[in-house]
Amino acid sequence: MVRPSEPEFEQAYNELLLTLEDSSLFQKKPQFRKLLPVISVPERVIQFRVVWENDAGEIQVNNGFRVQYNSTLGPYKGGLRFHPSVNLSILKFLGYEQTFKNALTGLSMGGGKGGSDFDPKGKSDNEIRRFCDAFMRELSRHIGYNTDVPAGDIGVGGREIGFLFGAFKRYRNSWEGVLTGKGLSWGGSLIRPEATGYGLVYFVERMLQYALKTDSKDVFKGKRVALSGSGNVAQYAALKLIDLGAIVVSLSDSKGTYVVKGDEGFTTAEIAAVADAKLLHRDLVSLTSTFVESKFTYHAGARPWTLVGKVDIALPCATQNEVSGAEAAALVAAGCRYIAEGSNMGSTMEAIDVFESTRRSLPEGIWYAPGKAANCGGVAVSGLEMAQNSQRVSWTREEVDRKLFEIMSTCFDVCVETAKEYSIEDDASKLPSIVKGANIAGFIKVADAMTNLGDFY
Ligand code: NDP
Ligand code: 8G0
Repeated sequence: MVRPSEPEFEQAYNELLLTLEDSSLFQKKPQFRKLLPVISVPERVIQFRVVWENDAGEIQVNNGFRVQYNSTLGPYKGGLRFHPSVNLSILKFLGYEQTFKNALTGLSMGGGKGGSDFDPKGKSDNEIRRFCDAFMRELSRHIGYNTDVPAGDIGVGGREIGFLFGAFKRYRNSWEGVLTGKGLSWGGSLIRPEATGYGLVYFVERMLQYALKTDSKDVFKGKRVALSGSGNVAQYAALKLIDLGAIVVSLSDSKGTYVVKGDEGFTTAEIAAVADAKLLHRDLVSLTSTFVESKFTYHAGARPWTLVGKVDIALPCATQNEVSGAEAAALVAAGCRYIAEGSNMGSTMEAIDVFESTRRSLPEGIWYAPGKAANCGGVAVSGLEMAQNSQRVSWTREEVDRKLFEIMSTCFDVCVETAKEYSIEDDASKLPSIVKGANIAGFIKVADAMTNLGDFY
């Protein structure tokens, strides 16, 4: 077997292609088959050297990247990831997915992604500031509010966005909405920190309502929800779930997993303790005085999926490929009927196969929502931040939250309608495939626009 040179990117490419081929898209629109080799090549990739100085005065060097994937629908838009695992394969997969996700928000945004193999863990505030300054020294030549608008992602939060924004302003002598996720007093939007986690829960609410044939807001009451991760996305998903009456049964980080023992889930105070610890880059396991043995078990080096017992809903919110085929099968066996990704490409191909074949074989079906649909609330509120910056206005928390809910709700409807329209499955009684609906709807939107603009013919 030939080993792929860009395994994550090829996985994302194949996942999209397989779902498009398993639909009537290419029968109905045969010209789009020829688009795949075009759309899968980024418009531009920028790779650069980042030289900075640590607190001991020693020279340090990292790789910096920005993948400007597709600017058909609007300026390139997508986050920056600072993590030692960052490489071009990971950023290409993220930028490719971002292109279709941004199309699903209904807002005017192209797709991009960037970052560095810099590890923020264990670094002082001053080291982080010097790194951000050095990173922006080069990146500032390539971005702009009408060109490319980055944001945070893994390892890049409010503090880093501040340092990056300040550096851009100094290098370019321009105060402009060139980054999203900014602080409230300097151009940020209310609800942006909460947006991905809240949006994920809103999307699942629509899945539950559709499946249970109800408009009730009480669909989460008493539902057991397994979450992975403990960063931005996981924290706000957990808080919204608790607010809606769900029982959050797990949280994790790169070192291990906490699972509740009984029917009492994580509390808001416990999530606040996680947020405080993560701000300081501490591991979850440092919270032994909060997560007492009478209520929780800790599993070093493990992910939650096989440890949580009976669950109704699973929300991967840490990183790519965090659910294997065997873990997906364990979730299904544990009664899980709703899976929605807060993380990008949270499920392996094998896991998606398990979810999608269960959807077909189980009488009541099962729901699998990929990241590009379920987590689009984050980038959607970034789009709303760009709109506010352009108009020099600030919308209230309620206004932004209402728009976020509308965007997630419309995204769900589009996925369902598109899945039905392009389905080639003979049994119409099956639940619609959200992964197919999302992939086809995002693809068609970008494909039509590329045709209109003469980027594809
Ligand atoms: P954070 O950096 O805030 O949190 C990441 C969490 O995932 C931490 O708990 C971290 O553990 C864990 N994690 C990261 N890498 C790994 C790894 N290789 N193995 C195991 N655990 C890991 O990031 P976010 O919450 O912002 O992002 C989480 C996911 O959501 C990512 O896939 C991101 O791309 C996606 N996403 C984020 C959006 C946003 O608005 N922030 C929008 C849409 C998607 P530890 O603390 O130990 O490092
Ligand atoms: O706001 C953004 O552009 C952004 C930031 C981090 C992640 C994502 C994503 O959609 O994966 C978007």
